[in-house]
Amino acid sequence: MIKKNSPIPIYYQLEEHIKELIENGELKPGDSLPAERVYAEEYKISRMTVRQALTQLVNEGYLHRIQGKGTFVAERKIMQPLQGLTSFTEDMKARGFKPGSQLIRFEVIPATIQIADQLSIQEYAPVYEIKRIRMADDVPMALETNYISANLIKGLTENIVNQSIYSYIEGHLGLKIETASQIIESSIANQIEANSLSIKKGSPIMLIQRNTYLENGTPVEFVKSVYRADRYQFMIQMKR
Ligand code: 16G
Repeated sequence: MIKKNSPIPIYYQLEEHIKELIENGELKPGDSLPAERVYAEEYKISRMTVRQALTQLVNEGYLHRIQGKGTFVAERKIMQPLQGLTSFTEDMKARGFKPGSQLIRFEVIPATIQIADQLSIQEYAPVYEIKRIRMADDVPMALETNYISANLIKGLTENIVNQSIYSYIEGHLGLKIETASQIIESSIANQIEANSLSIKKGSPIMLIQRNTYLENGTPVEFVKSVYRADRYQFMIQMKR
């Protein structure tokens, strides 16, 4: 399997081999990997080389290390298609996960210039600031901060935002959410984000900013989210 005289670096060959085992299901999420020494002996390569391959796989989110316990196959990433405009609750249900939220902040604040601009409202107009940790089967996936005009979306409560904001807007208020634009960029978690998402400070994250509009074009929310890069991937279909 490992070709020593190949121009392809040995660590990379091992990395691809382990990836293949994960992708074809021979190694499953939660499985522990053999010790570095075992790989080194089996393939007659140095432990340094094995470590390099495993570290690379940890960095790419295929594996994770637990201090004192070893290296394990990571949970599969959630693949989110970007075509449809869906809520977190809908996304999780569609994948068979139990959606959950932990409410960190729920307040009405005067809109700053930036928020007012995003929501097309007056500066200082009342907006809900809602910060939630979003969970799938009780595992934190994202830290989300929504800004919603309190004059437009009336009657939000902690109870409602503990469930689904979109279903309140559509099901209860009868408004129709129609379009959104989204910007995605990569970053690394600061201490607060890391604590909220149960990851290490400095872990890769994706920052997502979403502006969502009702069918008449009125901005209905401005959202800043931090997603775990080890658990999420986004897919977009393209047509030439
Ligand atoms: C998603 C949306 C967020 C929206 C939320 C509503 C992204 C990046 N964000 O998380 O903008 O506020 O769903 O979810 O996809 P809810 O209806 O479950 O409260």
